Amino acid sequence: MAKTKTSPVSKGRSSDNATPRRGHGDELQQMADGNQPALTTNQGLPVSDNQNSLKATPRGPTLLEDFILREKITHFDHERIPERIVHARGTAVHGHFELTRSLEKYTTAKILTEKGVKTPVFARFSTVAGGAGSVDTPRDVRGFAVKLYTKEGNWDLVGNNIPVFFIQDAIKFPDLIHAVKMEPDRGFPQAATAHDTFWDFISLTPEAMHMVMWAMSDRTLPRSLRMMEGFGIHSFRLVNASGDSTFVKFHWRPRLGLQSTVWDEAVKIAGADPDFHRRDMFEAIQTGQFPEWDLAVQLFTQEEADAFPFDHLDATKLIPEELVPLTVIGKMTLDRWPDNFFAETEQVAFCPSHVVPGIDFSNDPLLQGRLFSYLDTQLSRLGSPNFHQLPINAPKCPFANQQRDGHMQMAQPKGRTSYEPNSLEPGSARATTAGFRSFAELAGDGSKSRIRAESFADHYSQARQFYRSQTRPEQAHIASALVFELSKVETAHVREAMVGHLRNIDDDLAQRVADGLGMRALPPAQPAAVAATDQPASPPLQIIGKMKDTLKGRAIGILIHDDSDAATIKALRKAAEAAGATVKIVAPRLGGARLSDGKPLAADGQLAGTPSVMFDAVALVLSEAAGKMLAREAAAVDFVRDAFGHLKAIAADSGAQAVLKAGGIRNDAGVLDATDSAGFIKAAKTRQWDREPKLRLLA
Ligand code: HDD
Repeated sequence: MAKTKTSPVSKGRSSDNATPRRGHGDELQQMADGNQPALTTNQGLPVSDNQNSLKATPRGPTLLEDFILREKITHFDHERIPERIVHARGTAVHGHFELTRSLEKYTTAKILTEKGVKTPVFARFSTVAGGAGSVDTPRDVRGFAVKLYTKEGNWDLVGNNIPVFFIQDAIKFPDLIHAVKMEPDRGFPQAATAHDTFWDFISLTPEAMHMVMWAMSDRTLPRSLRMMEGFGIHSFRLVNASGDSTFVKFHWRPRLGLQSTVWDEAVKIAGADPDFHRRDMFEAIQTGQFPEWDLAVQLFTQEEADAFPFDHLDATKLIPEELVPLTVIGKMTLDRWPDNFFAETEQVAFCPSHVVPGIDFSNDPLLQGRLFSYLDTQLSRLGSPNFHQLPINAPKCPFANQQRDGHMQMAQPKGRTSYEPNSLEPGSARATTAGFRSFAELAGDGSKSRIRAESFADHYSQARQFYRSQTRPEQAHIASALVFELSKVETAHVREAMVGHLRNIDDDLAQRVADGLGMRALPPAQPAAVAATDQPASPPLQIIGKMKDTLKGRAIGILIHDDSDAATIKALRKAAEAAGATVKIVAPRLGGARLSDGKPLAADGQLAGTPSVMFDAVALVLSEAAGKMLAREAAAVDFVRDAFGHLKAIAADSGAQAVLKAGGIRNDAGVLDATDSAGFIKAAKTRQWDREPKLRLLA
């Protein structure tokens, strides 16, 4: 029997084995006519007819006796498992992590001390609020979960693309999620924060304000999963051989830099390609453009933590890089698409409690609650305490203990004992001195209470710091996002309460949002337990500051038609590909066009089905006749109008001017002649931020 390749570091797609086959060996493989494997029931019975059920007469009725029909339908009826209560929609890829700098001084964890070792990983990226079948580009936080199959067991770093969280204590999580999910009486909206229950809860939760600033920024509109940062969020502990502990925060930094879409673009992508992010990742892996992230750490001692102007155990706070710089310690490369979406992406089970010796938890009350929730949810999602035996979840190092039995037990342990200690089987597994030890933290001598530490009470200083650290376009996007979201809130007092919170963050922001909502007067500021203080601006909190001067990983669309100038297309393609971009040809007909040199050029996409939102910049190379014709084609006019509105560079030759005119495109630094390929590529690397105030009434 052909074996499915499962090496985690093999490249591209690993298997062409379309039909899962199980059995004891080649000798048992039953063959069908034509030398293909025989179709069998799950019991191995060869099937002679897979098209017709067993009937009493040719026109029925169907017989209960048809065990083949019943087996097939029963299995089908049970194909679905509960989707994740959050992060249901996800995309995952295999790869590896390689350590480049040892943290031996701080930890015993082999994954963080053995330089050059390649550790297999499986990374899953997700939206939070929507169901498994929802679109890829709503305004939403993105999950960034990485399972590292280390020599000492699986380490799951279950993070997000934003370094802080909405709430400080896990006991509030079910309420937060109920508020954001579709409203229970009406069953909508799907995958959206822009509705009453979310903002009602948020307006009553001042600790959420910092995360709200991030959620309203373009961080929640990533251009690609490959262009997002990832954060472990909580402080964790590293513990070294002497038992000393150092706090650590983990950061994933994309080598492609950060890129986001703009809101109108994200909305249109949702219609044009609901799988935009999944397809982007799939194509990147298929074409060998393997995404990479640096893993960086912020390390700090208890004494340093005590001097921070916030409590690092509070997950609504981050540690500015200016306070504790990042040290890059390794790199993750994703290079293999899963063989089977359900078996891997759906069944992978992440738990923040999965750590390895040398990595320990902090007392962050959000993290502490998470340590319970994930194992618990996997039991109902995957239906058995043996979910760790599924290939995607099983450690790649040996594992052994005396846990036994349970639903769907796949292992067949041998021997007489299933308890420890035992003397009957001296070779059975025993605890080891190299095993996991919790850091011996003094637990204090306070009294038990349900209380929020006073050090968690400042809800506004870092929200203000975030807002004031942004560039002007980014601030405008935050204000516009708040206006959009709150404009969907029907309840006036919720809108007012939110603007009242914004007053504690930044007066100008509050005024912009109040104006955008048409409030006659600013509502009163919300009572603040601790008034915001001014913190120094921190540029690494921006997206724009973290964009890279490259087209790597990005896409350029060139619209052509019959008689388009072949030399111009060639020059544009060459320059774009040299800058790292993928070039796609768009034409009114999928068959492409015959160019000025008489040669045919096939299209990658048909115009109406390939709008400019699929690209980072566009070029139009058209004959005079084609330009005039396409000026009357809505898809062509929208192609340029949207590219312009989404602040993208546009290159157009003389023939294409008619389309630009029909789209009302005004000349600016981002609108170039198609023969100026160098100028176009330079402009394509960034968005035309200066254009925005001229075409959009920003809040
Ligand atoms: Fe969570 C899934 C990230 C707080 C309870 N969470 C889940 C996933 C990610 C995160 C990326 C998807 C994993 C996957 O791809 O399978 N969650 C976070 C982050 C948080 C956070 C970064 C705060 C810092 N989560 C959080 C709290 C609780 C949960 C406070 C409960 C007390 N999260 C869950 C869950 C999920 C989950 C219900 C749903 C599916 C799953 O676990 O496997 O247990």
